[in-house]
Amino acid sequence: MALERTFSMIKPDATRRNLTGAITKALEDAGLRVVASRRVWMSRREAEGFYAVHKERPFFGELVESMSSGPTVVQVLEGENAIARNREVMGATNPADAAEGTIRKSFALSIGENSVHGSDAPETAAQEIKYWFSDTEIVG
Ligand code: RTP
Ligand code: MG
Repeated sequence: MALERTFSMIKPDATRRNLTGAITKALEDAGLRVVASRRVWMSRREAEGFYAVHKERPFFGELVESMSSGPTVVQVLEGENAIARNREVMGATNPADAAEGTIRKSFALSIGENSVHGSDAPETAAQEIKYWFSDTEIVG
């Protein structure tokens, strides 16, 4: 099977609680390799641009507010089936529904403060990686 890349974020609720290492270890233990990583405190504008697909949703304002409330770690992950593998280890969007052993089950506070983001398809992975990283910043 071919190596795939996906985009991942460790959200402000998690960096605030000093969980960058714990979450990165869970990703690595799931067979994913961090091939790019940067800590960024995104502006409201950057958060709005990144989440533009959700702009009509009722939670959009809350989402932008929360994502620009503190530092985020943006990452590119590489591995076999990386997109699906990452979503599996993240767990369900709402931590109340997340399976035992997933990142969101272990660390998320609520559906809004759910500690991690992961791309949901090859097209969105490519777009999201490009939103935060140039090709030379990704070292496989
Ligand atoms: P993500 O994009 O963050 O990896 O999570 P996801 O695919 O599981 O969830 P998605 O539907 O794409 O929603 C993006 C983020 O918006 C927040 N959200 N809040 N208050 C709410 O009802 C609500 N619904 C979604 C979550 O933080 C979710 O991760
Ligand atoms: Mg999503």
